[in-house]
Amino acid sequence: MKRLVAASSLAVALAACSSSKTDAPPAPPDPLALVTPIDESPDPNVLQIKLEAKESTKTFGSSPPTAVWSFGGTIPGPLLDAKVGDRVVVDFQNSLPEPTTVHWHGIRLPAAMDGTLAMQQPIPPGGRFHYEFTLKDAGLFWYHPHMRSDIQVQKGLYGAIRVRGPNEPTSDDERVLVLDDVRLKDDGSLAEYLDDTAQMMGREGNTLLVNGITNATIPVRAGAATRFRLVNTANGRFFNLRLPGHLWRVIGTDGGLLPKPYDAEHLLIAPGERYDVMLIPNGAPGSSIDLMDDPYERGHESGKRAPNVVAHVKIADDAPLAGRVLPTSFPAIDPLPPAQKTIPLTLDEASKGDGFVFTINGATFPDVPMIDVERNGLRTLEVKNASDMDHPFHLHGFFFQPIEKNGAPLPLESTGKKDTIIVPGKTTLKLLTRFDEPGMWMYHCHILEHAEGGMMGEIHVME
Ligand SMILES: [Cu+2]
Repeated sequence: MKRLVAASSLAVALAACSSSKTDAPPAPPDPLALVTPIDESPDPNVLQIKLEAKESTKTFGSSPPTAVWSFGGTIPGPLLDAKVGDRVVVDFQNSLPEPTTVHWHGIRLPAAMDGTLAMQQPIPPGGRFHYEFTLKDAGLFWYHPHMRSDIQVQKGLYGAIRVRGPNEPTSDDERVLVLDDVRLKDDGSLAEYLDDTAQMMGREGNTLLVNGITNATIPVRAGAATRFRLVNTANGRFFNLRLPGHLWRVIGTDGGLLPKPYDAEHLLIAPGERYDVMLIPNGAPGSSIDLMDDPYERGHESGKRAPNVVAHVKIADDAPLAGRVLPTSFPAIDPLPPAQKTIPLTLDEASKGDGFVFTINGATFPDVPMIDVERNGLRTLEVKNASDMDHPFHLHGFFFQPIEKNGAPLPLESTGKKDTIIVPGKTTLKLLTRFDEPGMWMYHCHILEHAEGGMMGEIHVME
């Protein structure tokens, strides 16, 4: 199995390798490196892999070992690294004690490959499933189960997919950062809590993870054009990232690069969302900057908390690189024509018994009425959040273009292609989509406790 090593460590290892590779001292391990799977295909345009979901053990920081579930034994699971046009072939094995499926979040693929129960049978313990699809879009995507997702994802079943396209910006350093949190008990076990707060807000952990590492150190070089590809795989936590002394140059989001990158002090990432950002680190050689997760109010006074430190950004001892600039534009996104029809979706919450339910148009899944769309139909999804809290709305199988917020047009920088978007409390967003792939497609809140609690529905795109 190949492991990624940081470019700088690789250079050291190669320089030390004069006669034989076996004489080289081992490169210092990069704790943030993501495992890449063995590609069993000799064809450079095919990524053919085995993927196994199984019970595993992981040690988080100084905590005793934790029983987890993982893809292939690591959290995150293997990074699938590919390019637009590649065929991905996955021989999936379920070695979990319960049924599962694999959903390829954000990837446009045939509905039968989307990993939802609308289109496939549960894969039983010991069962296999053959997933195969072609990558149409550049960007950062991810994969995770779509059964009992609040439990299965929380236990560690997630991994990232990086797809490179023809217009990638030049950078000196690039890293995929997979954000998550877990709630660990003193004995190292994962708390399977679902108290009122966790049911209302989604499970939030007491331990923040970057690429599965707690208290992580992210090495950077001063002056280097540095690109971070971020995905939030947490059940309920929103990350509101700030790096003191720096702005994020936001160059892309779920559906790829933005025509007009913009700068932001805070990068707010809801569960399921991805952001592609660049910055040029500045700071004294050897110094460290805390990457902060600042309070953000997403409802029910959730913003009344202290800031968290997510990781430490460590400036290398090297002399700063000079003359780097960040990208200011990328090719335009073809605008969709206006839709003739609107699909109204009202998100809300209600008390039920001694708990809560999360509703779409007054019903909970599977009782939310199915929506029929003709193939290639253009629709405006009018997503009205009637509740007091934010819901990250996720559509399977298609990107949408956000066009309006509370009746006002959105600025250009907010109109990049998305598959997951924060719909703030008491806010209505209009999202424009072309349903060009037939089949049954899910849409739901990506706070996984909300999805499992009813905030999910199906769209049927007819042949
Ligand atoms: Cu929600």
